[in-house]
Amino acid sequence: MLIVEDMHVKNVIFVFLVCLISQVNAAKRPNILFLFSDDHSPNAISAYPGGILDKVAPTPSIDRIANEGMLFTNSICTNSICGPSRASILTGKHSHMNGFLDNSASYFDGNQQTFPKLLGETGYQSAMIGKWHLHSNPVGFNFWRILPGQGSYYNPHFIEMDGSRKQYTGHCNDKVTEFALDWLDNKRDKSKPFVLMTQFKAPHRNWSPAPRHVNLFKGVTMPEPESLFDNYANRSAALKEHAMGIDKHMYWGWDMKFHGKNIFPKHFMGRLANGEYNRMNDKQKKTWDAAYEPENKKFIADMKAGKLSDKDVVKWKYQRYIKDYLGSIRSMDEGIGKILDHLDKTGLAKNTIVIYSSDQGFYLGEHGWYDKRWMFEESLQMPFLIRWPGVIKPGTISNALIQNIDYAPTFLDVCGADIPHDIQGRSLVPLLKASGKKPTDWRDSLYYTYYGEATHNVPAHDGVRTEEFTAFYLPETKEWQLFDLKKDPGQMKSIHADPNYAAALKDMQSKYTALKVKYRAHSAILPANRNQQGWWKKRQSTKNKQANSGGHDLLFIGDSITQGWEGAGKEIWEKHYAKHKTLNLGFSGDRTEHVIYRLEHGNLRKQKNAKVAVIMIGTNNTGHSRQDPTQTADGVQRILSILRARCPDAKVLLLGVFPRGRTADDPLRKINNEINKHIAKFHDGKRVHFLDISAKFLDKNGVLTKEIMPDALHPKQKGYQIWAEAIAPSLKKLGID
Ligand SMILES: [Ca+2]
Repeated sequence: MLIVEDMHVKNVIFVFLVCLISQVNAAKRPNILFLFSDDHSPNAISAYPGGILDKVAPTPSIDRIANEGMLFTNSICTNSICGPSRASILTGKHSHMNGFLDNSASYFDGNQQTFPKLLGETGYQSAMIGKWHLHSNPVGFNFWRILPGQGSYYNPHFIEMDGSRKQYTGHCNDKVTEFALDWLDNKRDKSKPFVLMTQFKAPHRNWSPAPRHVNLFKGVTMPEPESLFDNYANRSAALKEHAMGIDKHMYWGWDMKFHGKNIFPKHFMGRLANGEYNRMNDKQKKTWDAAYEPENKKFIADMKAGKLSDKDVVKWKYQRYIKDYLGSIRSMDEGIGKILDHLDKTGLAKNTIVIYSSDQGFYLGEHGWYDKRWMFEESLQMPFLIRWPGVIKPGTISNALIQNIDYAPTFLDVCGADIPHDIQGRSLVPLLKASGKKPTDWRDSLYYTYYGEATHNVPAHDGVRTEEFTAFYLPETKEWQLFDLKKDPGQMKSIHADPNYAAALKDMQSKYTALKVKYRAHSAILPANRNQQGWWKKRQSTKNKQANSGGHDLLFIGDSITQGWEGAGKEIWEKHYAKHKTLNLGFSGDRTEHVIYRLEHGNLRKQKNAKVAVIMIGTNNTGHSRQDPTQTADGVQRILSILRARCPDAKVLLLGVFPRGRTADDPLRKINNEINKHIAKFHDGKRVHFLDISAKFLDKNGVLTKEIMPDALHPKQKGYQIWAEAIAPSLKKLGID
């Protein structure tokens, strides 16, 4: 009895010790405070050396992170716009892999793998406060409170976790700060390590300072960048076509903060009023008008008196723009100061890694521009400052090439979590531990893509950045641009055609090709339309209209074989599916990349409540383009992710690609079989159900007979009958009887 009791005591002590050790380990795991903003150019952060605005508009709190930690001078984004950068940060993947390519058409699939979820699995708690901008609501955070879309500066609305919207009085930067402090103090479980994403709206357009900062730069003349009057010579003619110039593309009300009708249409665009002013209460309006109206009145009087040349007007607009931009940063910098002080006061500072970054850079008048998108330094660069007490040597500067896909693996690494193989970035921990010095196998180049949007008229382009050069390709005009960043840091001349740089261009092009292979940026996954073919464009528009007319229960998605339900398969369709609300999204000749485009551009509008999607795609991927089966599988995976984001409750019946070619040894038949091996892996038995009905079309010798498919590719009516009968039991199981 005594021995048994002793054993019991020993067991208790053992269990107690194990608990104690794991608690000690948990306590050692660092917290992560991710401070993030929107459109904050490193040129507007005084910690970054050499900026023309450092003295006149310093950022002391942000600088603290660099002074007590490390600053990166070659930190670039995957894709220089808001949503895509955020999606890359969350997933550690390039846009084409996480599916968020642009702000206008993309919709983030929140059910995909993200670093906050992976950290959650290891015992971390996570919170997301502020600007999110991924259209779908956050998934996998213990707490969130986000701005709707772009959000507002004045008296902002926030979306709460229950989906409701609440308006708060005050300036957005102050609210985000307040909510972050409140979460740290009152809302988190203090026994667990945390990751807190504090994401400010500032300094996004339409740059609006807090009331206490509206006079911050009164009487100051801001220095101008050298290229404010860039004439775009010696570079692609596409630069001139931009719609982001301080000279021609600033709104009278929205950007320049005038009231009433646009009086000078030659210099200002008129359509948008200052929406922020309309959100202000009387007290805020009074403060605002006292600051802006005297200057506005003087400008109008000077213009009417003919005192200002066209150049003077640009200079005036630059001053208004840059002061508002920098003014909107000041309250954020103050908020960051408050949060850092809070970490000090509570003792959290010792075990908390603090990062400051922004989704991308921004043009502060360089090249005559505002906005971003181009693969030029001002918008390509993201600030990246990181403090890690006891690990990072204070005041270090690193010139290693880093990218926003590195954040997720870095956070997983520092928190002791595994880094999944499909993450495309690389942990920065070796750099952080070695005073920023590059390990011998550190990368020498990074890949960048911009997919093109109507906004600001910047064409799609992608390219490669090394420490010395930037090279990018413009597919619309089929031209390369090459810049020597050491000799021409302002990127005023492309030297792609200079014979002295022929070897450099060749080297950059081969790096570009290698990076695209490495990151699987291939044609089967990159969305592509066929708008140049009239019938296709028309069908796309018809299908979008059908989708828009209301929800459907059953979707068929694919190529000509699916489209054929409207032809050879019509009678069978009537018999089996007419009683359901069905939508045929089959387009003859489509490959995965075309389906990806269509689903993101209207085919799934209002289909949120679809019950089942039947997908059969890949036949044309094996045809003319001969894409590798693994590439086709990437395309199919992307389609599944789009469906998960847009039709979250839909079950997917993923069909193996139907056989083609008369006999079993047909090479295209073999590739189809190979695709099926890869896409079969997407079966999870819950949402995705893989079914290969190929054998049903074949005779006992594996021959595709003429009575089923006369051209050994497209089914006749009998083929459609086989198809309908073969999937009926699965559809029944998935709720379509
Ligand atoms: Ca942005």
